[in-house]
Amino acid sequence: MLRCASVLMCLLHVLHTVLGAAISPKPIIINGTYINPELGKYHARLRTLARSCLEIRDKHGVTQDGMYILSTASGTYYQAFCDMSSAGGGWTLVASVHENNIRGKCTSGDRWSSQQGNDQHRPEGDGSWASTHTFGTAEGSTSDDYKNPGYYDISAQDVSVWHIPNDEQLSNWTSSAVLRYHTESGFLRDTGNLYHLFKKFPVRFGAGRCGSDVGAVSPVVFDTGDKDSTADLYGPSAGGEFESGFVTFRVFDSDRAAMAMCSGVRPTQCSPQHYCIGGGGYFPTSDQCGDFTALDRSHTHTGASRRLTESAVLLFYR
Ligand SMILES: [Ca+2]
Ligand SMILES: [Ca+2]
Repeated sequence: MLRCASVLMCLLHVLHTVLGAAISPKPIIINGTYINPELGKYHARLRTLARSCLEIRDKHGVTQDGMYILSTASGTYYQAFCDMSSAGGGWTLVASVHENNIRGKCTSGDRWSSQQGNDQHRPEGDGSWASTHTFGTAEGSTSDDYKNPGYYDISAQDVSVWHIPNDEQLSNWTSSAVLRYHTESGFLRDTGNLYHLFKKFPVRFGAGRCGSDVGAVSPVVFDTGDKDSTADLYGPSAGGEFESGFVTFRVFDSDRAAMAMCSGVRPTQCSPQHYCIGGGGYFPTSDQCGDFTALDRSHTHTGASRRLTESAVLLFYR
């Protein structure tokens, strides 16, 4: 049986077997030429891997959902989940926002806000929205935070967002989805992806004001659920605070605290902490910091439904 410590080891093992020749795993390059020509061919092949699920669909006609290996422009390769079914397919899963402890406010596991406490001296928190730091696995993206190199490498026009119950296995993602939608507006065309969007519109305390400094907003097309079911997920208290049927990126509350994403909605008031997720590292109201911000409304117990707060938010590009 083939036992592989990693995808790289696996590929090297297979190549070794196929070629029947000893291959050093360490490329020796002098003046731009591979000393071992076979290894040069192998590396060239790696660099021709697709950079996105859309490319796999378009170049190879693949229409099956599942795990595929992608490569960045610089040749870093990684495993990613491709949704080849929804609205024509070609969607690459690049990230998930998972709340492991909604009462833990900017504590361990809050990678999309801050894991180092609610701190006015760290206004950007962990900075994951605009960094090249990666974490987690595609298959584990309903059980913990996830971010792959596609998040900053893929050139995309639209997003698709899935809310999947925590710990759900990949084979059940579609059937168990609490909410699924995608954009068709091409709103990412200007920046290319969320990494560049958040470079332009930082998720940082004090970098803007409620209402006037929204990073991006797009109408959505629902794949599971609709405007009313989306509003219901956020609970009765949030009803008058937003308009359903949109996705919004980078907003501020009345305290100038920054949040990264309002899923399925567009804020119409200045309390987005009750339904927007991710954020900077400082919230003047101390019980609001964290990946799911103040979706629990801990003082009033009238927050978002548990169906929503106990689901991970999966982000796809196309
Ligand atoms: Ca938390
Ligand atoms: Ca998290």
